[in-house]
Amino acid sequence: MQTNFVSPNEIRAQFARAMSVMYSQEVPAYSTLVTMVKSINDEVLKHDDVLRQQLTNADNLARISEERHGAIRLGTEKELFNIRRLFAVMGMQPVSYYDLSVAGIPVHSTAFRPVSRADLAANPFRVFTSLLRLELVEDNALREAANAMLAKREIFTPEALQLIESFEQRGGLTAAEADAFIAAALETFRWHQNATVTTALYEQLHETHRLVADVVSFKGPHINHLTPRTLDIDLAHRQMAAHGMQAKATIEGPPRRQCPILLRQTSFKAIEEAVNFADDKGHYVAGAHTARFGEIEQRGIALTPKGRALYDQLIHQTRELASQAADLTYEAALEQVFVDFPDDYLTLHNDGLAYFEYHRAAVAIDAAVTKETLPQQLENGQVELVPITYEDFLPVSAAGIFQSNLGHESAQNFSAQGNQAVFESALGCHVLDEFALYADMSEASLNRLLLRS
Ligand code: OOG
Ligand code: NI
Repeated sequence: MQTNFVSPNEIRAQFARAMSVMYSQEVPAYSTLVTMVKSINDEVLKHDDVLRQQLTNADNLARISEERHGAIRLGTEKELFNIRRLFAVMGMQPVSYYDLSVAGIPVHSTAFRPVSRADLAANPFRVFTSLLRLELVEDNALREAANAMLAKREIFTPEALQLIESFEQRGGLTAAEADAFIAAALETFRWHQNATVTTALYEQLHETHRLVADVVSFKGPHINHLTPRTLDIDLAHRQMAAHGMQAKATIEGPPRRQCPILLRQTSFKAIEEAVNFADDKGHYVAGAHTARFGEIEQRGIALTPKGRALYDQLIHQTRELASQAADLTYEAALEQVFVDFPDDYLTLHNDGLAYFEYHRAAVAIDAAVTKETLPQQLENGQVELVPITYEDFLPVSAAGIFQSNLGHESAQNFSAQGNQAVFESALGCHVLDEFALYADMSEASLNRLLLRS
């Protein structure tokens, strides 16, 4: 038996670093963002002892400065099938199904990420992965032309496919193979300045929806953003402007709180990049394409289905209120409505709204911890609640991010129903249930505590 395989965690960490280097070169504003976020995080940690302790207790401190998520948009079912195999080499699995058609965007998505506590602590790199739903394009001729373009392309290098196969057959990659895999896999995410379509086809696709043009016109699914995690998104949002970045108007997600929940995100507008379109004679014609952008996020505690339902209801209420009351900004409405979401960890726990780990307090516990004594011991601080970080995405926020960098004008309204079955059949497996993953983590931590007592 071979034992000298590199762990998927190590491959993922190295791949995430390589991707970050590549994207810094491709989109220099991303570099600026990373530097800015790092100095904000250092400042926050210097002054917030409670947060620093919490992140340490949850084994989360070391990962913050390297933490990123990226996003890609795929064109065919086969591409989705193979990207799942590629991410599996790095220990990343598909979690959750996101239907973006509810927001008029013709894609459905999943997020590939590590799932266990230890693997997340090693490196939480995740990639929001969307599949274009070309069947929603109404214009038959255009749909056919797009299909033909996509059918012709191969987004993986032969070497990447071959190393994926070795991994599947032997259960791992040697150090030399892992290095080769990282280099080969990176090619799939690289930007291509030469488009594969003519200016005329590009314009038609673009008119239907910018996203359709972004997916169909290129050789591969270029990484369209890479997002560092900030510990103070309000400060980061304000500083973006000072660093010459044009931030979107509002921060997506919940308002600023004592106990951050889920995910707050903001982005700067996509940059215009020079591309060359093909003409009929095989020459290139200069043009431009706008798709790639920068984003930052702040992550808070994962919510239970009950907490999530409350969150969704309050976001809905906020939208209603902000659209009705002309003198109320969206932020003000958000603050006002979210007063109804408890903002201390003990209440979030006792009301069953959020997921926690249970840690024995530093002060000695004389009595054993049992299910019966736990509530009292939480109350008197002998057992500490450590928030479990939300590792996933929010469809409403994602829609807001898509829209902010795609623009709104499109010839067709793509509102439709989700189709998880079709998505999963292309993927080649079911997506994992995020709630089950958080519930398992919480339960495992409780069991560790009960056993030790
Ligand atoms: C993905 C947008 C979703 C997020 O952070 O919610 C996303 C995309 O634009 O392809 O990345
Ligand atoms: Ni994103």
